[in-house]
Amino acid sequence: MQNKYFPQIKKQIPFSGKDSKDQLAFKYYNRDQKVGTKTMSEHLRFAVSYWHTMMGNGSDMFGGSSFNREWHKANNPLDRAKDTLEAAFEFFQKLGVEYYCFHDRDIAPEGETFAQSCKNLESIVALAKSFQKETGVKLLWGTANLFSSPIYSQGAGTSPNAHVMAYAAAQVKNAIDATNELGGENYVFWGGREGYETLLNTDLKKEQEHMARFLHMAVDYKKKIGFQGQFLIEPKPKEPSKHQYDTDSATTLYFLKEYGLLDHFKLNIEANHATLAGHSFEHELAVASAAGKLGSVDANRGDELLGWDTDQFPTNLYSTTLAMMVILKQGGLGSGGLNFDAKVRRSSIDPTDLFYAHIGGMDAFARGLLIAQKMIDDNAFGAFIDERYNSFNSGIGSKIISKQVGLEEIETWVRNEGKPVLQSGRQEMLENILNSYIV
Ligand code: XUL
Ligand code: CO
Repeated sequence: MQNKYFPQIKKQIPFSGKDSKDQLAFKYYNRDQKVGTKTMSEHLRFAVSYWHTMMGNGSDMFGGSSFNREWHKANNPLDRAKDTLEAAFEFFQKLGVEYYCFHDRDIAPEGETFAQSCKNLESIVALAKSFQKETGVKLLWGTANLFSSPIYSQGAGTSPNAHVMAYAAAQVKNAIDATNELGGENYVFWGGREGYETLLNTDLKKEQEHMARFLHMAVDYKKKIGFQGQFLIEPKPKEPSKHQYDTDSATTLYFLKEYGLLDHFKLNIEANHATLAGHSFEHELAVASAAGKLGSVDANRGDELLGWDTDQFPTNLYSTTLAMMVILKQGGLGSGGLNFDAKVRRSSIDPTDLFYAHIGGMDAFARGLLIAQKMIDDNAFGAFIDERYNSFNSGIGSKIISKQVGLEEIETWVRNEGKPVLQSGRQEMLENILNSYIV
């Protein structure tokens, strides 16, 4: 293991158990511990996001960079990218995480020309491949940054300018190639600027049709090169654009179905995007999962008092527990995982803060996993939910569901039966049960 960029962390972060006072140790995440039929690492499949953790510099809307990373010091952009990659793999190994995720423009710098950008990406991918081989760290997903360059200010796949759409398509081709070359297990589409600011200049239907065409071309290319990874769409309602087309799970599922794309995509659900859409994280996960389309997760949290994407590390045990309930109930995330799309605060300036942040997030999900598994084993809510719908298992309920009756037969039945007898939904009691597991 390298010891160049994080000399303050001497060895891999150990598991020390819940009573440990060591802040550079896991209290709950115990990689090989069995939970149900799988180990914790098989359940959780944690990934580090390259953009925040390696490329983040602490800047915000009101001020420039506040971190002074050793790996950002080289003068030449390509040298900087190589140093960053080296630092990244040292970080992954010391943290003990098995996956990472990147945008094309995080791992390799944009060049003067498109061809130069492709060349930069190719050379960094070759280096990443050798680091992956050396360390065993794998790529959870790759993606293309189709939102930072000024050419994408009016959209990428949905740009009104065909040349811009073509540029984005060519960029996606290269990003898929890079992901494929690195054995990426998924490829993500996040439409940061695929939306609109004002209807005064926008043909909404045309833009959605263009987006569908854009994604179909990606599907065709995936088949052509035999890329085995899962395609994912990451919903978000707004920011940077005012109205993004992939607003939330339900909207995105409808879009995929409408345009014949549903078989080729699953969803990557991000906690903070859910709350921006006015939903809870678990709601978005449950909607995706109910459709059989929950593919992966961007694990983070927002701030209830702030209306933007704060991308904080997840610490809320209620949220991680309810998320893990949905994930366990669907039998896991398959090729997906839990990617920490989260950044340390502007004032958390030390590289060690990156460790504290990830340790906290990993422990929060490990605890959520343990609690959720226990609730499932005890059938803490399952029996209640089954019982709640019991009236559909016989009598008029089963006749309705099995299509034996229509409105007329139902009316005759209702006239004879009179008023329904209601049963309590017991929300408060169930919340108490949840509390008894979490505390
Ligand atoms: C932005 C966001 C992205 C995607 C990948 O809010 O979540 O980083 O995860 O493009
Ligand atoms: Co994200």
